[in-house]
Amino acid sequence: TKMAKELWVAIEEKQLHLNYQVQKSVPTGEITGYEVLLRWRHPERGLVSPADFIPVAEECGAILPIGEWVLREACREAAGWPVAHKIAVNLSPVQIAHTDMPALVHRVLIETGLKSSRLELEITESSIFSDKQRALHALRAIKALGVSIAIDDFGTGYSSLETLQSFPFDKIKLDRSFLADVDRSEEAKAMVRAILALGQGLRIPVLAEGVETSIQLDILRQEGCHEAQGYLLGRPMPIDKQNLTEAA
Ligand code: G
Ligand code: G
Ligand code: MN
Ligand code: NA
Repeated sequence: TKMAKELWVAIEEKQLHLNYQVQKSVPTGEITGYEVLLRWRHPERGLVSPADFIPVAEECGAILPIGEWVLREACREAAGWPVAHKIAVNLSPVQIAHTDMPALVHRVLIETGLKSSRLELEITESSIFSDKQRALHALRAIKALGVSIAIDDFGTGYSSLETLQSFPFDKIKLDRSFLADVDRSEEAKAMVRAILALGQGLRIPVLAEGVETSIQLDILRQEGCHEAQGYLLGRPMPIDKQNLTEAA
């Protein structure tokens, strides 16, 4: 397709850039990290959402060079920050299936000088779905570098609980759909409570995504959620628009 062809030149044409969205500790309000979110400024179409172009990039293979660019660019930028916050980079299942991710991550950390403990990779359950042994092997090798692994969009996949048992994730990212009704519905609150209890039982911290109101944040605090991310705490923005020395 036309979009697929355009994606292959997007890097060279410097049409891609990164936004960062702050993540904060629920009990203390301190900044715990930033999620890296890719943006594509198309010469005619304007800003294209990753929800629209990532699937195309995965289909045509352009996600491999694009994903590598995101990882390198994010590590390079973060290595130059005045404060040592963590960055969380999204990995596509296609990257895990088709590249030697442990070798790439290792290379990028050396090239950019970013400390491995400052990098977190976010994967979805679909990453583990196709070739489970290969995926788990790659994730273990990445963790051995000192990089942490978060499971993204948790609760929306098919085999959530099984996936959690098969790999020692460092963080559970509770999908934002669970937050949407938490201030209005007891059922939604019960779901959030159950996932927090699961995290507690497995000793995996839970980050709630999509926090838009202070009522939602209050509920998360009451329920013992560790971290939060969402428009209430900060919109995704280029790093030069973030106040990196800001105290929480
Ligand atoms: O930033 P936004 O909410 O529009 O992102 C939409 C979707 O695109 C989310 O599911 C997010 O995980 C995904 N996404 C954003 N940046 C990247 C990226 O660098 N790589 C991959 N694989 N997915 C990304
Ligand atoms: O799938 P992933 O969790 O990586 O997607 C992150 C997406 O969620 C990004 O597209 C980001 O722009 C979006 N996002 C971040 N905060 C909020 C929020 O508070 N509300 C909504 N609706 N979307 C959000
Ligand atoms: Mn994510
Ligand atoms: Na998510």
